[in-house]
Amino acid sequence: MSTLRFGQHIIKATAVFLQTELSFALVNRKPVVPGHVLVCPLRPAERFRDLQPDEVADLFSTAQRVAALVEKHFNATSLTIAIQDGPEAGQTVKHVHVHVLPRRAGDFERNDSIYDELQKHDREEEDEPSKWRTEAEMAAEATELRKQLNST
Ligand code: AMW
Repeated sequence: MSTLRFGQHIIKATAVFLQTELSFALVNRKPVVPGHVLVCPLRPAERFRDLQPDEVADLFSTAQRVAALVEKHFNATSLTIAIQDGPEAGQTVKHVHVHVLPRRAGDFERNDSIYDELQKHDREEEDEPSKWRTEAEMAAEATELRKQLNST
């Protein structure tokens, strides 16, 4: 089975639901909200400033497509789209990635708490394998998203 690199992680094709010329999108092993997915450049560049213009263009047009997909698929009404660019901004995986998070009314008591959650959900002391979703669960979600993409 083919795999893709996401920083130090090897991502199985079953967790990837979209691949373009320069980018890919994968489901999250520890989503902050339902439908929290990641969009990355295929080249494992560490920081946003390291991307070439064609990679930025492909990354953001892919993020736009993925954002529309997950908002609809997870019955959300808004989106939080974020890049934690560098360790002081909360980046743990040294490979640029855009977080796409479907939002709904009342999902957080304080709306911007999502940024606190994003910053801390995968910090080393909180990120135990027992808290990750199973490969089967992730593969099932990716299959659904792939189906949805193929039907539009
Ligand atoms: W960062 O804190 O670097 O902005 O975000 C890393 C994100 O990648 C987190 O949401 C984390 O849950 C997710 N993640 C890390 N490793 C994997 C993996 N192997 N498969 C899927 N998602 C992952």
